[in-house]
Amino acid sequence: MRDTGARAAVGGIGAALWLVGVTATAPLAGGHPLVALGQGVVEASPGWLATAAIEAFGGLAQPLLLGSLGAAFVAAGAAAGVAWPRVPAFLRDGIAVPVATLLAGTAAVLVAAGVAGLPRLAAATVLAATPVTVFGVLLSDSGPDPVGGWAHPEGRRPVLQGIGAALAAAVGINAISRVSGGGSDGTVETRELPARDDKRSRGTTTPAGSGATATGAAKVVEADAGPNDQVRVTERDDGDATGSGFGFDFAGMPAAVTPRGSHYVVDKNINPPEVDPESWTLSIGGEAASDGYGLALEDLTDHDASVERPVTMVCISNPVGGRLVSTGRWYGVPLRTLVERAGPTGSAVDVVTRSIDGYHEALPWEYVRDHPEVTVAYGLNGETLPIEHGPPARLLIPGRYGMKSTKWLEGIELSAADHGAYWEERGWNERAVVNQFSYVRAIQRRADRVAVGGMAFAGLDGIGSVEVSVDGGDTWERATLEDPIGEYAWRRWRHVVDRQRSELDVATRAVDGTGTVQTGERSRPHPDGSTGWHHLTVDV
Ligand SMILES: Nc1nc2c(c(=O)[nH]1)N[C@H]1C(S)=C(S)[C@@H](COP(=O)(O)O)O[C@H]1N2
Ligand SMILES: [Mo]
Repeated sequence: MRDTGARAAVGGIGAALWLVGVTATAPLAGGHPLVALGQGVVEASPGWLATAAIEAFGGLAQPLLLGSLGAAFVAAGAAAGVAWPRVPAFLRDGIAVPVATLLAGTAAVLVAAGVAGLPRLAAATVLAATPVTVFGVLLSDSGPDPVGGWAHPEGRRPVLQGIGAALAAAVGINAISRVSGGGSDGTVETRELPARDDKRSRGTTTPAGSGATATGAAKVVEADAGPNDQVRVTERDDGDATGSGFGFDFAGMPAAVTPRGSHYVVDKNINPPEVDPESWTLSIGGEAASDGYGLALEDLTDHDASVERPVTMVCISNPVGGRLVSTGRWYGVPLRTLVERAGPTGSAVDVVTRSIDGYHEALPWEYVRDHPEVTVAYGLNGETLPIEHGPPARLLIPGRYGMKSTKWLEGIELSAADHGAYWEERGWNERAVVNQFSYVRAIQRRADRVAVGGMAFAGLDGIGSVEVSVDGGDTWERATLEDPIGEYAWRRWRHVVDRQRSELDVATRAVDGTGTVQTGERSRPHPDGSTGWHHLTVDV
């Protein structure tokens, strides 16, 4: 019995040390086998599963996946430890174990690194296997039954020494890997961009609610859908309780333009891909183009047709009231201008955008030609793109869900046939036109007045008005809208009411620029994006 437990422990420790080894050499190998495996799982998952995981765990979904894979690997090591006595003796002795470790290491590093050069791979493989080999060698010194020895303090010592030596080896290996692996640290250098003229754009990046002395925790009595617990309910004793006194920046309100680091991030990658902006070229051509060419980043940043303006982007997985929506001040060049230079032929059907992460999307060429607001974006809020938003350049399509806006662009092709895109192949809506919405974000009480505030968006149709109900949808009133900050951005709004009861049954709906009232019919994000009024009951 004891033996079995000891074998499980030693096997599990061996597996864990191997993970330590591959983690230590990840910078040298250019990848991590567990991350590669997790990435494979993500890409093989059907669209509804990915959405369910995001809805259930949010940003924790990917760490949880990696954690489970790691735990499963350690469990497999423990099982192998238990089964150890059944392994033929000639395999257990001599160099069989180190050789097997090396082979497994090679396979894993190959999977992780994909295209890395052979010398790097060989070095990474040997290094990755080192911690577990150190462990194995020290163990075999401890006598004929090293595993059984774990049961006694003096038998345990070599194992502990092995672990210590293996971890020390890993630290050293990691240092070597960083130096010779080029020091990939998951960041890209950004630089400032000059302002571009766009008369319509205003708005600041000041975080909302700054300067407010409001306190009081959100207390949501009932939340019928979505992450309503994030709506902030606050109180303020000293504030001006008129509409203009509340303004649009009271505690909990989103900033008109989302600060760079707070813009939502969604993509299929566990780690964002890295591209060297210096050597990057964007190829523009394809079978339905007569004059394909390549663009460097400077060609975009210095382009005459470059524009800067606030654009709201929202993920198709966003539930009613959700946080996967932001507004950035984006810099970009109209896609049609770039494509026209490649000489589209009469047979052009789709403009296909491809990314270095294997992602691909498409828009009909006809649409691109009619919509100059579709841009290839290279900057956000005054600087080049942060690593997670797709540098050196990404697509930006106002009025469509974020999934259409390919990040980390490497190629743009005119195709002569309809193109099946990445998420479309996984069952999501092909056109992905944003469904109009209005969300509550903040509720603040000042004396006997209560302000309800939030933002609304209706894509290219624009927001005509926003309506708010405080009696659960029986009666509706018009909210006060902030002046537009741009044609393609959300509108912030507020509605101030007398506090007659301590409980407010709040609902909101958008009316778009064509007069269409947002549907109250609830639908989940998959496959066409969520619909329905944002509704919550709060104590004020
Ligand atoms: N290359 C690539 N581009 C991508 C994705 C991706 O997985 N890979 N995800 C898309 C999705 S689903 C969304 S919502 C937006 C999010 O853009 P953001 O992270 O800059 O907010 O990127 C889109 N572009
Ligand atoms: Mo998305």
